[in-house]
Amino acid sequence: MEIKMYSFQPHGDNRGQLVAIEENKDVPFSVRRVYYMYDTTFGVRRGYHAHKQLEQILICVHGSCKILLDNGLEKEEVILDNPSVGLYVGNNMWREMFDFSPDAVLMVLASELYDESDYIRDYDAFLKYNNICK
Ligand code: T46
Repeated sequence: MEIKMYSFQPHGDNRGQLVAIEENKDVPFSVRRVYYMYDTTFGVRRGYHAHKQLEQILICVHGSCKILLDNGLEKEEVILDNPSVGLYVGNNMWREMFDFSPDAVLMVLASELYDESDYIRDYDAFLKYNNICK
């Protein structure tokens, strides 16, 4: 499976670091929504779904966490622990987020507004949607 990571340019000086992300330039889509998760419960695993259309970039802007990507045929785990690196998660990709450090802040840039009908929350339905036989 091809994993697409995006490295953003940190603008560092003696005051610290600043990362700027522009839509359709630093990320491959127009950003219609930003959300982030924090204060994640110890040991919790989130996600467990795919999206029909949504594209996203996940950036752990503080702390660390792991992401499981599963296209129905192959699985890959990625560690996010650098605020200047983003993981691209395209549509039709099952994702789970886990091993959050207590200080983790996982920020997500999304190509669409929130739409529950875009979610596939059942793994068998995800395989069926992608014409993958068990
Ligand atoms: C994804 C992974 C990486 C909203 O009201 N608006 C929003 O934009 C979002 C993302 C969520 N919500 C509500 C819906 C639920 O009541 O917030 C609650 C938690 O959402 P969910 O259980 O979907 O969270 P995760 O962590 O399982 O998944 C989220 C995104 O939903 C999903 O698109 O790819 O993060």
